[in-house]
Amino acid sequence: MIIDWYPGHMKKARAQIVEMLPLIDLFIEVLDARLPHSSSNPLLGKLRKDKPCIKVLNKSDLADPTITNAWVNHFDKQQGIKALPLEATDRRSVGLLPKLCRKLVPNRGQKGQKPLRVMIIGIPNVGKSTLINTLAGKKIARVGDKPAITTCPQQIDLRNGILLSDTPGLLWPVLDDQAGAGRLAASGAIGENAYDTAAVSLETANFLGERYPDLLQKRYKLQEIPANATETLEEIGRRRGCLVSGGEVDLHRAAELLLRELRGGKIGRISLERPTDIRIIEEKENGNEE
Ligand SMILES: Nc1nc2c(ncn2[C@@H]2O[C@H](COP(=O)(O)OP(=O)(O)O)[C@@H](O)[C@H]2O)c(=O)[nH]1
Ligand SMILES: [Mg+2]
Repeated sequence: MIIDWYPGHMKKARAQIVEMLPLIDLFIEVLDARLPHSSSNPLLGKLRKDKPCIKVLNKSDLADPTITNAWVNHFDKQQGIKALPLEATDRRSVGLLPKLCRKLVPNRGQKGQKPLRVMIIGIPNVGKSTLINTLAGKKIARVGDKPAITTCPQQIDLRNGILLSDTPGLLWPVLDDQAGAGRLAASGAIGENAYDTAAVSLETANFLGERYPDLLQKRYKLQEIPANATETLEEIGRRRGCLVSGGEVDLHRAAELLLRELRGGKIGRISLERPTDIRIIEEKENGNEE
């Protein structure tokens, strides 16, 4: 069970987007490349209407590249939306983004035109601040973590025709689908106190055993994938010395270890959602299943 920490955020997020809408020419929605469905919030799509949007699939260094490509095709074909896999921590990988922004808003951002006003938006922890910092680089002296001097969001002049809001737009994660919420928790997007580590880790072990058995076996030197997730965690704990006195496996430590290593990319490049999973999720949401 994942506890919803975000009641009340909806109103605030909605008000923020509505207020900014007339001042923004293009939104960059930052998603987690490992789970583009569950790290999104449909509110932006509803409120932005025809205003251009780029979906950044961030942390693509942690995601399965084949599946990330499938997501790019999915957004292109299903929604006519450009998605760009990125590593916000890496300046080179972010370099394509301004070009794509200018392409999507042809009447702004070029020489002799008005600047192109861009806002980065997304749920917590997807890498919004990292992306802003990497885009801004050393071009401007930013205030950093000091309290804002004015209450107005400041704009950063990227000196390439683009004005970037220095405060990202905030969306809250949608946690009413427990499976999606579990994937968010596994990815590290949710505060530790809001979920049950053991339950999320068991789900993760189960998922990895099904989708990435080779990576799981290799990382933890498993002869074979155990029959169930509890046994998998036990085996991982044994292999990695998560033991209590008496030699029994400390399942909680094993659970934490698995999640930590997943998040750190230690097990390999792993995507938690594929576009083909989404039809199933949507059917569930529409009540056609279960
Ligand atoms: N591996 C990886 N980590 C990233 C990437 N971008 C951001 N992060 C990490 O994700 C965490 C959250 O980033 P942050 O920018 O604070 O997210 P925000 O809450 O959306 O502003 C930080 O630990 C970042 O270092 C990326 O492309 N790859
Ligand atoms: Mg931030």
